[in-house]
Amino acid sequence: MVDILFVQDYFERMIGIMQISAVLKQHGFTTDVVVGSRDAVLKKTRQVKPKIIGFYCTTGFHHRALSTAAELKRRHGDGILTVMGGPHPTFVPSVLEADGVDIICRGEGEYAMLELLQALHGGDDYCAIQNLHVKKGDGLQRNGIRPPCDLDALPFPDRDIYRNIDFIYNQGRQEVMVGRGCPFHCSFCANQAFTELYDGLGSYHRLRTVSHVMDELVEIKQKYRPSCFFFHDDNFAVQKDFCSELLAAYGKKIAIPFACLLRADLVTFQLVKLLKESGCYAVYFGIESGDRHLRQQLLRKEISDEEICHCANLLRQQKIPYFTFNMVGLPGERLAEVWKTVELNTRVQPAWAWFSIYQTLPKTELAERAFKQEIVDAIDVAAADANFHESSTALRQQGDGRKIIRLKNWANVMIKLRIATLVVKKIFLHLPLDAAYSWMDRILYYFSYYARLDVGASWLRKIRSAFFLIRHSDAFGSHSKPAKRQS
Ligand code: B12
Repeated sequence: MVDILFVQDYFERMIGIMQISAVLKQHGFTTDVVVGSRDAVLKKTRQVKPKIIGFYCTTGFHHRALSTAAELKRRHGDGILTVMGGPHPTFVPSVLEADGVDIICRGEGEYAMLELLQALHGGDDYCAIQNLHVKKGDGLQRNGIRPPCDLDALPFPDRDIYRNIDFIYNQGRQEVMVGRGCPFHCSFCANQAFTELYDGLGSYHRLRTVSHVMDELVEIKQKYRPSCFFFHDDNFAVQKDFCSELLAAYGKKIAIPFACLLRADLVTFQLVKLLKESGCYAVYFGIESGDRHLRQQLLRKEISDEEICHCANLLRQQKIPYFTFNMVGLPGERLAEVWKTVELNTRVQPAWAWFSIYQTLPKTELAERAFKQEIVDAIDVAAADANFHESSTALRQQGDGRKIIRLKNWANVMIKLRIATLVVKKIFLHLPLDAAYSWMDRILYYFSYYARLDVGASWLRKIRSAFFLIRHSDAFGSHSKPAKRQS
């Protein structure tokens, strides 16, 4: 019997879940985790008999969480408490009204979940815990948010929670974050909404100290012998001094390949040199749109084409492979502007250009603006796609929607083989071979991107991962089947 069973959609270590688990275990509670479908959750629930089932929920993936929670409540009634945490309930707290959800957690969950378990353990009332909204009799009790927690005071994320999930536990890559949040205000990103949620309570954007990060890395290195590290922070080099100090210490004490995300306009020769010297094997940065106006005005990412190309040149000179993030289907975007994104990527020549379909995420400035300007008819979380690769509310209302998706699926072929562009423009964009294009993109994605993530993995492991990925294609956010819609 465990105190809490976490549920996640994605076959990857989730830092939020590991972090909450570490705090709970520190106080003597027991935790476990399950990934994937409703059946997997029901089966695991029978096995471990949890008191609480805690769903990590992003917008789009909430459909499946809701239907699973409803089924769990039908089967177990008050024997199990269902809690939803993560970005979706944080920004759409009305999700608590759905059948099957007992509690939602807004913002950071470490101490809210600890207090919830302590209250349950002591037989106390748990309705007034900060960060939680709770169903109480016929009503709802909505509590305020507590200040952001002190990151250096937290125990290191509990990586052992995945010990029973071989695919995750034995992955050579270990994910780490050096802080939370981001100081920039890109209109499509949820970071701004996190900042507003914590307004007046303290800064949501903060970094750990270098020594705290280093102690964690050393512990992971000794305990799990990773083949590489992946720093998941939106912007690894946001504070220059912090970054230089960390990289210097990393090069000396860790010396294992690592990947990180950067903002193109913050990339300098000195930084790239330091990255190379300390073992960086891959860098990711966002282009988002190849159209300067869309990028700077609509998306509020004030980076020029020149800065993007300069960043790519510096990385190329130091032989650090780089990947770009791009979006299509922006509010009001036309096919001609999507071509510009393909063109800019063709100039930049990334190892893989990640293209996803823009979704109107709740509480983001861009979604709210698009709604006010009637470019989308709703910030329609009910219609949100989990996977960002099939469609979106905005694209469904766009005349060129299907062609934009086809262009997205051909983008990487065109970026690599410049000659393909004319053929795609004249022929393939007009043929309704959508399923074939989507599969072509998935296969290329696997070999150009996914298989390269685990630097140290053998080819046998990579082939096993490919089959695993196909078998569990509903549990990979990047290219998954849309989850069933419920609310
Ligand atoms: C790293 C990251 C990823 C990694 C996560 C893997 C990893 N190894 O951790 C990867 C690349 C896999 C990923 C994938 C996706 N991501 Co992402 N990701 C992030 C990022 C940058 C940081 C998340 C993180 O780890 N934060 C640090 C931890 C400590 O915070 P946390 O996860 O929020 O967890 C805290 C609380 O949310 C809460 N909590 C979390 N889980 C639970 C569970 C329970 C029961 C409770 C009570 C509380 C609780 O407590 C935690 C501790 O304080 C955020 C941006 C952000 N600012 O959060 C986007 C973000 C979460 N991602 C987002 C999206 C859209 C996605 C994808 C759908 C993208 C895609 N196209 O595939 C997928 C979906 C994955 C899924 N369904 O699980 C959006 C979500 C927006 C929304 N409204 O839902 C965000 C907010 C970025 C954005 N676009 O603005 N992501």
